Amino acid sequence: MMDTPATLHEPIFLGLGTNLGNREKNIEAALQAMRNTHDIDVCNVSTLLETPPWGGVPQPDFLNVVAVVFTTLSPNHLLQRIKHMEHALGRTPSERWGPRTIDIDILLFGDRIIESDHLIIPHPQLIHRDFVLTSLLELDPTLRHPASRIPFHQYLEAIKSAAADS
Ligand code: PH2
Ligand code: MG
Ligand code: MG
Repeated sequence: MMDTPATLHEPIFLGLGTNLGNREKNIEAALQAMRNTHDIDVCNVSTLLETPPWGGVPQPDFLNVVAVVFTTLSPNHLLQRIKHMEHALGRTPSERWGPRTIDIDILLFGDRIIESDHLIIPHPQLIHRDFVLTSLLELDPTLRHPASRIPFHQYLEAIKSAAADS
């Protein structure tokens, strides 16, 4: 789909994560930065979860939340805005899946499917991360994957049963 501005009917789900410094403060500062942005409207935020590191890099535990926002920005403009916020909040470059002060990922942008060089939506790791799925489902238990149309609760059940078998 083209990089068209969001309509105010498209809920956008953002994943926030931090495992360096004062983690509570980092999440709160990121949410506040979004609330202070006139073209991003933070509608709801999931319960704060403390989560073991996902992805195999040994590092401290994360705090994670998912926020549902509305915006008039296009996906690419929202991504640019998020990169600025991460930088302003003290994020420095780190290894893939390594430790970070703040990470803000676009998980879902309404029902859009985007596959460009620098932006993939739905977020490619979304269906593999139990903490992301748990928070998404807290905000909307009926959500489905926009490409497969499979309800996200089925992806979460699959992760849990795979973990129970191993
Ligand atoms: N983010 C990563 C890599 N691993 N693990 C947890 N628990 N939470 C994260 O937000 C996370 C991660 C890279 O973005
Ligand atoms: Mg991430
Ligand atoms: Mg990121």
